[in-house]
Amino acid sequence: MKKISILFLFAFLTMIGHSQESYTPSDENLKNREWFQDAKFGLFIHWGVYSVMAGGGDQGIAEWIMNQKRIPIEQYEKLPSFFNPTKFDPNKWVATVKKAGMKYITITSKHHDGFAMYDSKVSDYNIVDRTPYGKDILQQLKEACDKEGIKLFFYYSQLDWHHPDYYPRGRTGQGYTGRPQHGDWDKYIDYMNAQLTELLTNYGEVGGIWFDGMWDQIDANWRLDETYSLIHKLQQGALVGSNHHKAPFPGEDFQMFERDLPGENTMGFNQTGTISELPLEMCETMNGSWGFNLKDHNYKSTKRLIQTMVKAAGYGANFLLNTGPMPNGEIQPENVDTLMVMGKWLDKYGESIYGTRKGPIKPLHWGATTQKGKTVYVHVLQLAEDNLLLPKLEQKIESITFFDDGTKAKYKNTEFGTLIHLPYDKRQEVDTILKVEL
Ligand code: H79
Repeated sequence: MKKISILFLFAFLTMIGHSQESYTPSDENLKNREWFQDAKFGLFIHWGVYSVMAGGGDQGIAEWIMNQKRIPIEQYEKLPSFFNPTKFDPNKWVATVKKAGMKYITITSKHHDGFAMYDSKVSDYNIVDRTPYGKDILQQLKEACDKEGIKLFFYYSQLDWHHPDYYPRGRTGQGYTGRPQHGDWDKYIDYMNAQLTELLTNYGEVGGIWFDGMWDQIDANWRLDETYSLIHKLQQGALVGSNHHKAPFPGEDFQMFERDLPGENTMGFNQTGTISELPLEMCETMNGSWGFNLKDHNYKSTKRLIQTMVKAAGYGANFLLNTGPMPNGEIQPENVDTLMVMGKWLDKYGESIYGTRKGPIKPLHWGATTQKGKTVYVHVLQLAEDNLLLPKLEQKIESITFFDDGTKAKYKNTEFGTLIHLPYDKRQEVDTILKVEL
């Protein structure tokens, strides 16, 4: 009897040892969270067989074309045979990333269409088995990243419009796909965990896993605990995040916001209002699409993108800026141009972004603040007047200088805060930065 209860106790302890409910991140994980927050800027890459369709003449999000156009699996399965990115050069991608001042890449290993962009053994619906190209792009990219000290994260869609066992179906992938109206949900989760195991075993050290699609049926039995434990067991340092639009669940290491700054909800689905204490990341598109879209030339200006990155940093959030490479494997020249402008800006002003944390004043209509040690960087992004009223800081200000020329700014402490004089001839088009020493 005693033996049995000890056995039970042991089983119970093993269980809670793995449970993410009581998740304690490892030292390595915590170290990587700091690295992540220091890194600030990464490239999001949406690349898949949908890229071949280039949005199909619509302005919409190109990676959703299967669902938008209601393309049955039988037809969609022809796409891989047209995917042959003869101009794919991972070293060139990574060189672009470095020049842009980015420190990591997050790439789609499998999007909602269920197609694996790597050499998966648990399904032949993958780039090696189904395309004329026949090579594992994740592996090539990882090698290129390792050479240059760029970290690689894998995006993985929990939602799957292709797998028959993704059943019951959620809000998307209904009706048109041609799948039978039955399936074994647990088998699907096993399949997903098997693919994640591949991703976390075959590519060396991975930055983390960026989940998406759980919103398709948020209340399904995702067995998150098991999946997150698996990831943390395979790679203690890997950071887990999920784009479920909810407050983070136990076992997650960072919180993300899609096309909105933390706390904003211009998209309509960022309604949680919760900004957690975890490291944060905001992802954004350059035009309106994640996957390559031939028609959408509605590119955001570099001014707007830099200002969004600065505001994100003001919230303590990273900026994950997206590109959808073309089916030939090249990054769109328009996007490369944008990245080069951002890289040039960061070459000059990176000190006020990299390695900082959110500043003492949360982003306001005129701009944002970031902080590193005793230096507060005040980023003035838009201000009609030639004076800025900086809300009161807890610590005394020792000096204020202009970042650009190091000259002293005139300021006066008032009962409402510090009034800083910003003459127009000292102003920069994108961001006028002041260094406030405490
Ligand atoms: O990978 C990119 C997009 O394909 C993916 N996330 C980024 C990073 C993405 N999927 N969906 N969305 C973005 C937009 C979300 C739309 C939603 Fe809804 C609104 C999900 C739930 C409410 C519309 C209605 C789509 C499903 C139900």
